[in-house]
Amino acid sequence: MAHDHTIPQRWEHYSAQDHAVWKTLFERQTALLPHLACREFVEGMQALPLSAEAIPNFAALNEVLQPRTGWQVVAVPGLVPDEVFFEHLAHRRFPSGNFIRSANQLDYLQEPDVFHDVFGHVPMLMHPVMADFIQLYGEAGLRAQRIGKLTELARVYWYTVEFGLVKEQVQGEGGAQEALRIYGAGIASSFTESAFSVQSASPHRIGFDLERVMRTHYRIDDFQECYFVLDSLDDLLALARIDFDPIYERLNSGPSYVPGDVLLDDKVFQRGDGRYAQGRVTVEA
Ligand code: HBI
Ligand code: FE
Repeated sequence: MAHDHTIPQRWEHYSAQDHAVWKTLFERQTALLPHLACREFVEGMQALPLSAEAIPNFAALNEVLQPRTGWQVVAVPGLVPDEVFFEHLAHRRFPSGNFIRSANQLDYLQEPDVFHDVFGHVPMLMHPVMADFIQLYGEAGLRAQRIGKLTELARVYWYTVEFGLVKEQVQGEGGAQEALRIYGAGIASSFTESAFSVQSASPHRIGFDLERVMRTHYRIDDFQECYFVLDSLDDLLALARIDFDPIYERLNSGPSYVPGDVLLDDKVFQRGDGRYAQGRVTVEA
């Protein structure tokens, strides 16, 4: 392993079983996502050399990805230390696990594998706004780590890159209407959570507010109890340019929230079936 934790993908070492797991996961998600993921995700997915037949070869992905946004996928054995992770992102290298989950644990992941990392993340890396946002997150991560603010910054990544929803205009029966769509990789790579996130009545869907998000704990062991919704993916650009230092300062005092909390100031999206009415506020926890 190199000092930056990268390893060769060794594509030719995947077994028939590995490719079969990819196929199962790929077919499930490609059937679901055209109706649940945002347009940019679906377009990115379609423009990449991804297919049900085999785990993608990173070199082939990079031939399309790199000219588009300057990003490339590099192989790693699994989770890498935070600093190594941020260093890669800051240089537009996306670390992807080179292994794939086993067939009897299709919906269970201890560490990000090639399906989560490639299928979940790489389509959005084809989008120029997300491409810039993740690079800047890498730079911000290096600084946050130096000054002890990584917990707060990591929540931004979690509630955007991993579990973000975005508003989108879609054609419904009565003409154009607003819907909520997935852009987060943690959702997009999960069969069960992708429908849950936009259709279930159970989770809260709250308009994205940076400081609110940075005060909110997240859970890694189950479906999210709350998702934060961007008005537009373009909002990530402004977010990436923010000077986090004054925000970290403000976060030194004041409340923090658990995922189930809904606040009086939250812009809550009611109904989860893709359509919703906006603005009604549930009671503060
Ligand atoms: N390593 N391979 C990999 N993938 C991740 O998503 C990842 C990581 N190391 C650290 C990390 N994520 C997070 O803890 C940071 O976003 C804070
Ligand atoms: Fe991820």
